[in-house]
Amino acid sequence: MATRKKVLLKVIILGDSGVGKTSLMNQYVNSKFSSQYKATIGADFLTKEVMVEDRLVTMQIWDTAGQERFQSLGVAFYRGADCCVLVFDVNLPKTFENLDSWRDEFLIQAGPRDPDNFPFVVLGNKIDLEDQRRISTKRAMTWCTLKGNIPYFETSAKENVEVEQAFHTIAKNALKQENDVDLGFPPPSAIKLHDPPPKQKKGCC
Ligand code: G3D
Ligand code: MG
Repeated sequence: MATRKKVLLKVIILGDSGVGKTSLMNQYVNSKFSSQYKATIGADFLTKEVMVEDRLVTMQIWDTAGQERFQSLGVAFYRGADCCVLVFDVNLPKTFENLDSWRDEFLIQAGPRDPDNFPFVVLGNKIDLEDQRRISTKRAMTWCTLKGNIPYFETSAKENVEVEQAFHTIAKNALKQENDVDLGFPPPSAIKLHDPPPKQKKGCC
């Protein structure tokens, strides 16, 4: 019987500060919605084991730890991502308008091998604040369609709406991406960006 190697999927969550990225991750990984809990997350990422199409995979979900300003996240954050989750607040249009910049930033920093087919998932969060909604489902879906049929979910981290479903799709698409990379295509361009080999020290033995 063929042995299947363990799969580690790296997922990163991007979006403006305050849209609910940390809360969504907490709800999914720890089944908790609590503002107190947030302060205790000092780690760069949380992990969760999930079954995806008969395979046990470990999802490593990277959060931004409050450094959402562009270009402050560093290469390690983006490196090797298998899926990128873009989050906005359906009640704050600016956070939706900024999705373009977050997507571009990801593509520049992570440099995926096949940018047109890299798996993104968009989450419109805080739908529990019903009377405050400013971005319609239709508007969000149009953006997602234009950007290459990105899956779109409307979530509430607070009331645990669609969080499980969204992360299941994230895991599924991340796994697909991982498998594609494993097929032996040329490595991503980012790998070419090695520093030049270190110079030999004179007189070294
Ligand atoms: P961020 O990690 O994207 O910066 P946070 O966002 O997860 O820190 O959430 C920012 C604020 O939005 C928090 O409120 C949090 O409780 C709230 N929030 C997150 N998700 C939801 C949601 O689905 N519905 C509602 N109503 N609020 C949500 P505080 O007051 O702690 O700043
Ligand atoms: Mg946060």
